[in-house]
Amino acid sequence: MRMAIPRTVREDFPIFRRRVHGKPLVYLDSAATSQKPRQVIEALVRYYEEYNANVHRGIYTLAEEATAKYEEARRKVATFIHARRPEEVIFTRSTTEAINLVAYAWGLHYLREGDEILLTEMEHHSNLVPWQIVASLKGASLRFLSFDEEGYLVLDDLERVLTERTKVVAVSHQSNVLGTINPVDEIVKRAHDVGAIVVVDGAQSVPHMPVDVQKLGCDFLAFSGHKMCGPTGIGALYGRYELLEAMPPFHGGGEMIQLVQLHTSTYKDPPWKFEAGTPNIADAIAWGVAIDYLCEVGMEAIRTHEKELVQYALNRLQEMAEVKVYGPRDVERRGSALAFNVADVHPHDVAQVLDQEGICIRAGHHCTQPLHRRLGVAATARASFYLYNTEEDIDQLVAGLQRVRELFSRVPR
Ligand code: 7TS
Repeated sequence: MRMAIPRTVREDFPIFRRRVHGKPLVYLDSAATSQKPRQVIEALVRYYEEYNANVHRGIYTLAEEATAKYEEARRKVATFIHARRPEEVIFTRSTTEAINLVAYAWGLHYLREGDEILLTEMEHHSNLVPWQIVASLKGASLRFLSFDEEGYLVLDDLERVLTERTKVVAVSHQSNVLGTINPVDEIVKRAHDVGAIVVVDGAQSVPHMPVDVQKLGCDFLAFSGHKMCGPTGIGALYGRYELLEAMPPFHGGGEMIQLVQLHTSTYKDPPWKFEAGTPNIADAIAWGVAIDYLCEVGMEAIRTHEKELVQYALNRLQEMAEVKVYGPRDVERRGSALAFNVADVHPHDVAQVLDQEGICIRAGHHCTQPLHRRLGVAATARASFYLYNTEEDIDQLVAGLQRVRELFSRVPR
């Protein structure tokens, strides 16, 4: 079959030259972190070899070049998610740090005793634990929207769980386990009706589909560079400018200040108010190059390619009676993270057998313990796809799972 993205895209990713246990690498763990194209790796080397200097302070040429490239990367990130202006993008370490930034800076300032924070039962721990901490500090409480048998959020329950006490709704755009794409635009409308702000965890959506913060209408969006062909250690928080202006800083230190006196300080405007200390210059710049790369391939093409792959995987896995797949079957309403179990074989055993075949999948709770408790299992195996995956990768996965079945059917139980 001819796919939305040609196989040749793999040639941009040096890691695919690698063999594992003598087999060609089959990488099916992009939901954990994506592989990096040569262009991104070269951008990192170029920064360190040609214009390594600190930003926002140097008067000399190297520092001016580094500052210009760093701020150019911010503009690329802002354009990619359709922010109204680059100043709505704060560089952070990751999605995790971006959510902590909102929870601490906004939450500690605005939440009051008796307020409620609405989350869902499918959140990654990074969109759950920070809210638990801040809620307990402020005397606020958490409420949860559940999901149904197919893995869709039960929106009818909004009637009950979304009230005038709700101050924050924090929801993932796409589940890293079930793959469900949540109807964020609808949730935003309902949340704004009761005066709550909406924080969207875009860790699994921004890398895989076109995302437009103006269309979504969300107040904050958190995402990570390393899941979208960029380096580790860089991510962003988008925030509506008026909200960022009204929020106190998260970290204090150098670079985020205007005037410092012994007892008080004034701060820069957003986003710099939220970027204390030396930022992750090299990785921000290389992330900008990753965004150029994704735009060249085209986000619509990436979404189409992944729909084709996940449809193919769902069809192939259906052939195996012992494989139970979790999450929606409708590829229009799901992304390409695909969690499953093979009869009663532990997912760690599944992953280990697949590793012998050069296949990388993730096994465990994928930082979503409450979701797994809801599913009634301690762990799942998960394959996840990206622009460089092919139907042959899925054929390899299925062949590997047949091997798992053979090996474990021989063990007396
Ligand atoms: N939110 C979601 C939905 C995620 O999938 C992840 C990472 C995060 C937040 C945290 O991102 P980070 O970049 O700050 O770590 N998810 C996974 C995963 O599914 N397997 O490894 C990491």
